[in-house]
Amino acid sequence: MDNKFELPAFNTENTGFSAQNVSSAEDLLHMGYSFMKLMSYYTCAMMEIETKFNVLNEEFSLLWDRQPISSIKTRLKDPLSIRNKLMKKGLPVDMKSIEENVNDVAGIRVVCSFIADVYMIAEAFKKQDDITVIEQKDYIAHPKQNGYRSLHLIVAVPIFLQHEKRIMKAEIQIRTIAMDFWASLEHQLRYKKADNFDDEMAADIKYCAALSAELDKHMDELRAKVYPAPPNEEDFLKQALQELPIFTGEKR
Ligand code: 0O2
Repeated sequence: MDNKFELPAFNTENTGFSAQNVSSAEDLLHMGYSFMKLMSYYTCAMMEIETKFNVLNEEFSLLWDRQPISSIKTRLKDPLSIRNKLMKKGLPVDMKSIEENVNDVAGIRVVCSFIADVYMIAEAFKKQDDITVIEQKDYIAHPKQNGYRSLHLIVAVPIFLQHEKRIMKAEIQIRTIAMDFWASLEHQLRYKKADNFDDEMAADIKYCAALSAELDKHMDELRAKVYPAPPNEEDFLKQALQELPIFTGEKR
């Protein structure tokens, strides 16, 4: 009896992968492994970036006594979306092409409390010496036609592996809670029920975007009153000292 393990025939017709690259089961396994390896590099890049934002949040929250970052979400683009994106652009579907042409395989979404926090966090992140900013799109200053607002960065970040250092690309979206609320719901309505989405609904959703922008503006004005100037460490220490029981006369 022949115990040789054979994979079932692989139909490459609709996959986007070229048939000449997949001539045997061994090739297929190699390709699958290379893809998984590449995805794990992107996962490492997301971890690096998430840590950087957590560190900034920790530092700012000590000084400001509030957290500028409300939440951080990461996502790895699914294989089908990667393939569709490349095919839509008429580009080859292989590992090299993914690395060169798909900037958002690793996606990090940073949700901040106030508009000022978005820019402050973005600036602090961008000036780190291992970060290269490839592209920046400011959809807050220049919202999209449908009302979408967010600050987008395409960056390159090093990851350190056992034997090598690799530079990986990632897309970072930084936005306020109000921007995130609008974008999440718009995404559900537009993508899930795109056929039912008429012009009146598009106008409605744009109106909701304007409301959310107004809300952000008001909240930012309140923030500026409560926190009029950026704190410095010396003031922070003086105030912390004044609040110690020994200075306030409180008994423990
Ligand atoms: P998903 O499912 O969120 O990943 P590019 O990625 O550069 O080829 P583009 O459109 O030039 O495409 O990039 P852009 O404008 O920076 O947008 C990239 C991502 O921003 C999108 O990824 C969305 O996540 C988000 N985005 C952009 N426009 C909108 C919008 O109008 N509404 C919502 N809800 N999100 C938006 P994907 O791959 O399209 O989708």
